[in-house]
Amino acid sequence: MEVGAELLWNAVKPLILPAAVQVVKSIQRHRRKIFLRVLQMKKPLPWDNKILLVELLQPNKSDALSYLDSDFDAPDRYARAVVRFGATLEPYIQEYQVGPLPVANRSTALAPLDHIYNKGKGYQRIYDLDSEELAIFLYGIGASIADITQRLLNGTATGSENDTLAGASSTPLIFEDDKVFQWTQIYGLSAGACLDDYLFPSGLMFKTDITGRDPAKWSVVAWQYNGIFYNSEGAFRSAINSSGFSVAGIGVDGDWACTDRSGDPLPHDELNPPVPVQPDGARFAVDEHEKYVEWMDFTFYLSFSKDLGMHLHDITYKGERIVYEVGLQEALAHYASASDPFFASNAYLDSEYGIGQLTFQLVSGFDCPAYATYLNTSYYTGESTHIHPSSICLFEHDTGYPIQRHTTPLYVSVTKNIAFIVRSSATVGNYDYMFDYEFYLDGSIHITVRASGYIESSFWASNQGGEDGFHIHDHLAGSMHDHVINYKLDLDVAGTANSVVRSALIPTTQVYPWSNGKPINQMKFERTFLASEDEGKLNWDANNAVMYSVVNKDAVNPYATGNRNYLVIENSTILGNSVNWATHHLYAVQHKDSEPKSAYPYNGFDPNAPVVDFNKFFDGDSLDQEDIVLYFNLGMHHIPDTSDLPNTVFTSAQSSIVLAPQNYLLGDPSRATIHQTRINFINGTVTNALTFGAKQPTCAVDLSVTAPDLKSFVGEVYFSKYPNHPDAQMIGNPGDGALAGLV
Ligand SMILES: *[C@@H]1O[C@H](CO)[C@@H](O)[C@H](O)[C@H]1NC(C)=O
Ligand SMILES: *[C@@H]1O[C@H](CO)[C@@H](O)[C@H](O)[C@H]1NC(C)=O
Ligand SMILES: *[C@@H]1O[C@H](CO)[C@@H](O)[C@H](O)[C@H]1NC(C)=O
Ligand SMILES: *[C@@H]1O[C@H](CO)[C@@H](O)[C@H](O)[C@H]1NC(C)=O
Ligand SMILES: *[C@@H]1O[C@H](CO)[C@@H](O)[C@H](O)[C@H]1NC(C)=O
Ligand SMILES: *[C@@H]1O[C@H](CO)[C@@H](O)[C@H](O)[C@H]1NC(C)=O
Ligand SMILES: *[C@@H]1O[C@H](CO)[C@@H](O)[C@H](O)[C@H]1NC(C)=O
Ligand SMILES: *[C@@H]1O[C@H](CO)[C@@H](O)[C@H](O)[C@H]1NC(C)=O
Ligand SMILES: [Cu+2]
Repeated sequence: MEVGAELLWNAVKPLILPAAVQVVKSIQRHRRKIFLRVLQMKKPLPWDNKILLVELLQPNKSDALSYLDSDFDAPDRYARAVVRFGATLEPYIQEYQVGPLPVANRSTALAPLDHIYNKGKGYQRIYDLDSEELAIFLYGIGASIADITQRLLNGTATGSENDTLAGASSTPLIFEDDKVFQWTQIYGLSAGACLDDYLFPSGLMFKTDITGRDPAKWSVVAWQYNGIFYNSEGAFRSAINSSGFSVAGIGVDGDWACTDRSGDPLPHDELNPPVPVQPDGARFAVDEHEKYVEWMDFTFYLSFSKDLGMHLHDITYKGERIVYEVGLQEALAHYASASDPFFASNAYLDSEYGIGQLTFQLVSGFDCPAYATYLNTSYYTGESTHIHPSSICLFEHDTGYPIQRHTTPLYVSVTKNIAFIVRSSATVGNYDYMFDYEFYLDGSIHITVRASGYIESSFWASNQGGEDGFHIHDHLAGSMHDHVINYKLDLDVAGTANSVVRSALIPTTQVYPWSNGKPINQMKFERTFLASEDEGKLNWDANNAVMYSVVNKDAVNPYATGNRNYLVIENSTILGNSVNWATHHLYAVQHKDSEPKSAYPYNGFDPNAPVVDFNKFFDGDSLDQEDIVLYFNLGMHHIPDTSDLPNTVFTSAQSSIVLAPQNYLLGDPSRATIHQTRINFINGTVTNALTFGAKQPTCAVDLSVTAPDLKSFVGEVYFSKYPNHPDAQMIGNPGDGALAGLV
């Protein structure tokens, strides 16, 4: 990635105006909070143009397959460059394709990148670019109601050092009558040892009209406090002064909100828990340069992008490609509320913030075993290359349950279940996602996403009913939301000529030749092929009695089955056509080079005119012996309760899908491992214990390797394009990663 970025500079440079240098009270545009911090930094102002991203563009599959499977040359490579044009009244993002790479030759050209965007162009208007002015405007409102916030919330949100309150604005923008609005909620700042201010929402919020780029034309249009709506500041102020007005309060920071240890010690917890060791070293191979991995009968390549993080490519099993590509497309968290207009306006499309950009260093010994292999990731934005050290881990582990067992009167047979995991974690504001790809000895691949971190909570208003979720702490509601996490799964089973089979178990009542004229109530197995994309929007069966398989009719195949989630909300008012991939569990479409992705990171900037509208993929193309691409959704319907305090736990907030071979081999391939035993016994006496060649591990384990030095944690490393730049090399904390977009 860095290489492409370096070389690209010359090609893109003429587009870029010089970045202004200014010391401002700057806004960190975090996922959902506006933090006011005094930062001294050089950064492009909104009226400058800025390179948001430069990275390798994935080649067309048709070209890649010609190279991989035939004798054609490697396809020309191009870069994707995303430039934000701010020096105009109507700011926008424009996508470019630069290549062929390297930029060494007059044949290299810069052209708009349009062909992968079904809006027809890689162009997205931005309606809220002026984040500094917006913060100044919002804190000005905070100052104008300082008497109110002091009285109702015992604090101010004015942008001063002594503020105990701040504001968070809703996402996406609200488009009504050619105007642009948003709700801003006042919340309490953390007061203790943890950055936990996601848990101190207040009942005070206001709606602003922020249409256009002239802050003088912006205004407050409505207010809400403690569940009551006011259509003007005057109405709000006179209500406050009227008798019977009740002051609702705000949550107070404390142990309950902080992730540090608290509560009574647990029995025996002073003893060390079990730790995994890897006695003979890694049993897999990683080529760090090629990002190529081999484990047992699997091989694959890894790629990494700023928008979407880790993708896996060209997964082969026993020498045959089974997956051309699998990876995240978008992660949606859609809130809803009857009583809280801020939450009723909130739906986050997290690739906008950069799942890859927010994929931080993993903590060895906690996020992954100490013996894991760790890889660095990087991305290029704002003229700097950013490295997140050790942000992907690869390791084998004993799952703690056997993959197989059977007891007979004469022997017991049991096999260890050793899985190989590729893992990364992205912290998008309050939330932490953990993304796993797990490979098993039976040839199956499990894809799992888990969520932890802070919930974005809402205020429990005095007049609140139960429709918005639970009352989970003083003044605190667990704001209900849906997580829908969309993945692309391009299976190639025995080539690209594939079909999709629906296999169902169906209850039947039938008279059979053997049933003596009696109708028998039982079930039957039914297989039907999907004919075309018209049948390509699928839901898992309520009783899990349906599975979908991708097959080559001339061979035999893996199947995809699994769980969960599409968006409960239908035709989301706030997200319009930008989440048409969130309406079903599973989709089957025919591959097209022009449709490599179901979503676009900046779709939420203009939800009704998305740059990629997934619905347009469904144009009736055949699914019969064609190159099939599946998209599926994982997720959680999240109704936070007290167990989400202080953080949501991965154990309950997780969702996965299993891809497993179906009639693909002649039997279960896990029989090949020597890490199984057969213990023969007669009348309670063991006569023989077979180990199939597995040897006793012998090394003396130095337990210090299981608990690495936590002070070796590095955080983010970034390099400026310019060695003399004051930020040329800087080591920061993981949280600073969110600053990357500004530096
Ligand atoms: C320059 O471009 C020509 C024509 O596309 C190509 O044949 C040649 O190999 C290129 N040279 C380099 C150094 O890339
Ligand atoms: C109000 O805020 C001040 C300063 O932050 C604090 O000392 C005081 O205890 C608060 N009062 C109440 C009633 O919470
Ligand atoms: C907070 O700081 C501002 C100036 O930054 C000052 O005007 C105000 O009096 C301070 N308030 C308190 C309660 O100290
Ligand atoms: C309440 O009324 C008083 C007197 O009219 C006024 O000074 C004060 O600002 C009002 N309070 C609010 C919160 O508007
Ligand atoms: C990963 O990043 C760390 C910290 O910057 C660096 O020391 C190390 O050399 C990098 N590893 C690779 C393989 O680039
Ligand atoms: C959503 O849109 C579809 C297609 O226009 C329509 O059939 C359905 O009734 C709508 N549902 C709601 C809740 O608006
Ligand atoms: C990739 O395919 C698209 C759509 O067929 C085409 O427009 C584009 O030129 C191709 N890109 C390259 C680099 O060949
Ligand atoms: C097992 O025990 C039973 C009952 O004591 C005996 O009849 C049988 O012969 C024993 N089997 C063997 C293989 O020793
Ligand atoms: Cu959640």
